[in-house]
Amino acid sequence: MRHSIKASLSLDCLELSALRESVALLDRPTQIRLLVENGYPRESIKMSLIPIWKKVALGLFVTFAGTLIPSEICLAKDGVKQPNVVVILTDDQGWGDLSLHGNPNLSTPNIDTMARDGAEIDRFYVCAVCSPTRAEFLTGRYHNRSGVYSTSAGGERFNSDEQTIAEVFREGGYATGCYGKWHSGMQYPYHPNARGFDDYYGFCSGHWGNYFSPMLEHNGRLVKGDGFIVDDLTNRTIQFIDSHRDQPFFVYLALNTPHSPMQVPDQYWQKFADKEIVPDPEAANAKKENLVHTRAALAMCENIDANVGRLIEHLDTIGVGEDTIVIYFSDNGPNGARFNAGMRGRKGSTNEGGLRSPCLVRYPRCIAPGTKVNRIAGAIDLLPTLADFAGIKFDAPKPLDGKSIKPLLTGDADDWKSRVMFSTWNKKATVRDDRYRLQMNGGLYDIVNDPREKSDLAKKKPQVVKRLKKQLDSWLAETSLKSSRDTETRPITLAHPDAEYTQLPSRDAHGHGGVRRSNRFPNCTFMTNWKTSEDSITWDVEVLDSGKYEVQMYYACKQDDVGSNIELSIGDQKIEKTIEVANEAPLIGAAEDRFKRVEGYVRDWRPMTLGVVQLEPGKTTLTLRAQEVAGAEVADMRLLLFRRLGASEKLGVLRK
Ligand SMILES: [Ca+2]
Repeated sequence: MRHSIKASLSLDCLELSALRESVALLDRPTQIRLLVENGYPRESIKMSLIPIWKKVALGLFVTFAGTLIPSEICLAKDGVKQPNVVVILTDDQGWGDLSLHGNPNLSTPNIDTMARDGAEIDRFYVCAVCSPTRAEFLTGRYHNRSGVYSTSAGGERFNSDEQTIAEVFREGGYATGCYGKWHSGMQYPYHPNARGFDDYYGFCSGHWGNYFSPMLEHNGRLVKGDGFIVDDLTNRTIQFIDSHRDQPFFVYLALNTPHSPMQVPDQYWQKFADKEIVPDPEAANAKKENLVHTRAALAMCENIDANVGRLIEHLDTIGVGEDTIVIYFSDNGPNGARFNAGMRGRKGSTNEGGLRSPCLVRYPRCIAPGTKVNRIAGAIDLLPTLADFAGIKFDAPKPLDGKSIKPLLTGDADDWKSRVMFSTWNKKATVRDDRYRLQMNGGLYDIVNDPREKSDLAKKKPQVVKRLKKQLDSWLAETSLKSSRDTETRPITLAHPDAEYTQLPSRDAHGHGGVRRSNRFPNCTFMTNWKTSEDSITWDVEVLDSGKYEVQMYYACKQDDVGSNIELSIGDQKIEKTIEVANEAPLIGAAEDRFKRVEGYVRDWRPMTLGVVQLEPGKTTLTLRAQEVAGAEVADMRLLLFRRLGASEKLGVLRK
């Protein structure tokens, strides 16, 4: 028996098929001693085996096999293939939006299979809303340490001196790509290309107004998407994988559904259009449910599932699935009252329903099928965990809040120490250990036995309250609950030396006179009602480098309004151009929405070159106005795009 197991260990990692044959020979309770060889320090690992009989069910065997994969063997050392990494993050998909979690209203077989093939972290915590979670995943640190205080207009950015997971992996020799919703800053040094991603395709705002072949960007250059955005982003991810299959790759696929607008292709909607929906088991949640919204969200989740399946199948087809870590999680609780196992709260809340995310980890080489992690973990843990699996040593310029949960995933966590995790949003804060959640207002809940947070145990468990409150107070004193909004010192940046393109959208602009924003949610709005030469649109920016820039304005203009003369002024410089081409661009979105949106609609925008400006470092204000107004209105204005002249060659070198 010992020789059989030893033969398995002569491989770089245990292969389950070989192990299965070995264990099938066992016919009595026993104990084995595994000798680790093949270039590793010689050491022995003692394992007690539960009784295994020849007729044991495969499922039981698989659970058993998980205990036999010593994590030391999964270290990336000489001769062991470094794992590729694919991180799939969805947007506003709650813990309950998977059939895996008992939701009877939809079917997500591909995502569910990830849990059967790999590990599920049962209590995995993210933040209440989008940007904070993204910052915590990307930096391994709580978002309120890094300047995130909002989800738009600059507050979504984490500080430029934070190190990102992409930088860690790129430094470790990985090709890095990001596809999807970035939502952590639009202009360098906050743009994904400035944060460690060699290739980026998607949109940088937190909300996008159209999911069918919309305007997107590819490394700063504005392009038109190809088909339904989730399919398109997955295609781009697959292309990136194909072009880097011979080297380790790190891909961050940030899918932007089921976030609004509630758009989904017909083939997914048809199943749900008239579907009966089983409500959330918690009556208080169920009575708030809007069934049309739920149906749209679930159809979007099934589209996500199809794309996850397509991606994993592709990894296996090209022969890298075994050595690729695929992680799947969401950025906050569900964006509507729908089935969520009765948990309290949803998106925006610091209760379980707002913070608990699905988290599945597939890594056939080193994580046993059916692994279940019952210790708490969160988005802050992914950077150290993935670097640990990849064997990447890195210096953290600032202390990480997360820790590697690799031992939990590989069954090697006998000495795992209990810890607490913190969450804050909207002036609320909460602390969670493996059993309890304490809210800042004093409510204490036994999440293991009361996952719906119905019974406040604060009076019954004063010692628990005291212990957790002390830790929460200490954390708040260190990180602060206060918003950075009042002390924002990070202006919108322009002309970073490494950036070929810099976009200044309406989102970051101010309208003056009659000009108003197309919707109160700034993300992908445009400026409208621009009618007179007294009206203006301004951006307060900090120019980071000197250089010549070509400036384009993306606009819509009715045929009857063609002829207005546009002037952009920066300090003493002025450039001007007359609108000579109409862009009759109707509002887009209502026809595709399965549920009426609260955000604004969009248009197909047309670029017009305004001219070339010389920028010099320093804070300044850009002002756009019309010197002459030819028709009833000047134009609707979406964004300015700055392109550094003569930068392509230099940037080509930088991006290698
Ligand atoms: Ca979100």
